[in-house]
Amino acid sequence: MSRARRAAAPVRRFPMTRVPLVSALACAFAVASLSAPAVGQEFTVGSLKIERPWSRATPGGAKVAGGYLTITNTGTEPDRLVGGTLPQAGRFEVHEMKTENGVMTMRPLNQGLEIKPGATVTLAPGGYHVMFMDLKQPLKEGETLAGELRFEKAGTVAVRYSVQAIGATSPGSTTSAGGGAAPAAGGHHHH
Ligand SMILES: [Cu+2]
Repeated sequence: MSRARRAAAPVRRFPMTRVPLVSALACAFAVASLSAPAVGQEFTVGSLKIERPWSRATPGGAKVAGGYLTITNTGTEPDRLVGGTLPQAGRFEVHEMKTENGVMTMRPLNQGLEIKPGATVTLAPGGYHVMFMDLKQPLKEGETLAGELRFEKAGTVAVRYSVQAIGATSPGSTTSAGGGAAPAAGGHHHH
């Protein structure tokens, strides 16, 4: 109880005695998640909304890293993610990863990744991702990477990726990147 009361202090416009416990806890969580830097960032270009770009710290010597984000097309025309840039990377590709017969493989999407009208497409470990290749320097946990995404119709948009821990499986999993680390990270060493 003392923890919830302390965390909820910034929204003390309501008398505490009249706030149900559930609401107090919800406020505590909201305050906590707002304080996490770079997670929850949103960018827009044309009718495309890009949410929570993130990447993963690279283990020593690794020359590639995946970039992950969510794209929503709020317009009436399809568009395609066709490329982008990252200053730390020599090359940038849009990839698809699949597990076939128990083997993880990935391939460049030479036509780009289509975002249909009204659709939300999530780029995440084990599926679609952007690939930072020929890395000039390691990516470190806690860093923010400024880069660009290029769409066929909407054009180019500046985004920032928050770098999570090695093996992280989601943009907010920095502190709990336990068991899934090995296969998730391993998939990106096949280049
Ligand atoms: Cu890839």
